[in-house]
Amino acid sequence: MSGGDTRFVEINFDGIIGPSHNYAGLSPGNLAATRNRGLTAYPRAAALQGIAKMRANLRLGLTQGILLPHARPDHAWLASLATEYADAAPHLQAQAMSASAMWAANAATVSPALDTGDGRCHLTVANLATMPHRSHEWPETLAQLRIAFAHPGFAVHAPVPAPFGDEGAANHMRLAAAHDAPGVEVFVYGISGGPFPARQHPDASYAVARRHGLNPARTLFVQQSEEAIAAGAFHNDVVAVANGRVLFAHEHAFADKARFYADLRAALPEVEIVEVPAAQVSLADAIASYLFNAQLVTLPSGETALIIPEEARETPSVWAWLQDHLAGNGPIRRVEVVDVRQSMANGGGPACLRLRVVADPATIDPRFLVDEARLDLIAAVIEAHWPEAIEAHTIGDAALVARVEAARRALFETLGTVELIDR
Ligand code: SUG
Repeated sequence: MSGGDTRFVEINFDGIIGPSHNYAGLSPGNLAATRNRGLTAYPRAAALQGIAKMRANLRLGLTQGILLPHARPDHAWLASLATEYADAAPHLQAQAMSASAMWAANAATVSPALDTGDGRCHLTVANLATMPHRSHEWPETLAQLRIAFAHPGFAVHAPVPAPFGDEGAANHMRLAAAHDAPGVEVFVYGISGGPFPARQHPDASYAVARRHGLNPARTLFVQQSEEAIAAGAFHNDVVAVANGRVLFAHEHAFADKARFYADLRAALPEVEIVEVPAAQVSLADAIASYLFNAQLVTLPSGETALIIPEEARETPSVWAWLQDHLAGNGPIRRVEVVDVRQSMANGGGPACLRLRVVADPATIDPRFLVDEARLDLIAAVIEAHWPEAIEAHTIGDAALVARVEAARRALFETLGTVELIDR
């Protein structure tokens, strides 16, 4: 307990995987998405994998929230391009139909009330300006967050303007002695990614930090290494994750790690840096397995757990490193494995699927929080309405559009979020 009656806990808001989930290969620099372009996708199985992950987290004693699938195809966006779905070029159809809002780590950057100048929790919606299919997520994300976080204890900001690309919490880490203690916020930006785009512009990171009223002495700006982006780490959360006093990162995650680690130790003397050497886990293995795209969480017992995807268990170098760490006296005491293969095939691991907010759950619109019973309801809608499969060549079919729209409508009616149906 701290701050009077306020109860600060970490809440993970997972994006519900939408009914239009498909593999269109829309993200250059995201090796999984590019490699799997054209594969048949299984939206129903994908969404149920997401639900199972949330259930597993609830059973670990964690607090769980949701963000909702966006209206797809995005007719408003197509209208702004002076076209409509049936007539649009195939690449615009795919960009309008993408279920990419499932990766809630890219929804916004969140600074808990404990870190900000005005004592409110600040959220800045990400503009996702670099990838066309993601650049039109922000209006609905903003609409959802304004409802979920309508309480005066929150400030929800519209995105930083383009062209300063901002990909939200995927390039932001918060470390603190405890969740209810003031934190050190770390913004990771990219300058160059070799053949691939650097999606997080430093000016976007600086702007978010200013807006949130962060204390400059407790705010760090760190460059992601070009080598990591070039190897497929299109977001920092593919090669690093932080929670509490633990930073878990690959040796090659940052452009100047010595300086970053020194600055971090100065700002947070309690920090525990767990660095995985390239000699034990190559960047390629780290990126293919998504070892770092894990949920690093504090369990009610106080222990730190790492929630990894199945792919990490299947990668021998990664599994060997984890076993060594668990056998030693490292800060990660427990490893949980989840199956999110459908999302992984588009480059989205367990950490991509969630947005972390440290806040009092009582201040959040309850429609955006879930327990097992509410997950049962959502799972029933998914079973009944989500398409079983989407083949890449059917993306333009009117019947698929009708199916996808009806599925989302059914979910919103069940959850009581009908005011967001047509947003
Ligand atoms: O932005 N994939 C997403 C994956 C986002 C992962 N998020 C985090 N690392 N936090 C992206 O590249 C692929 C969609 C497609 O190709 O159909 C996609 O958008």
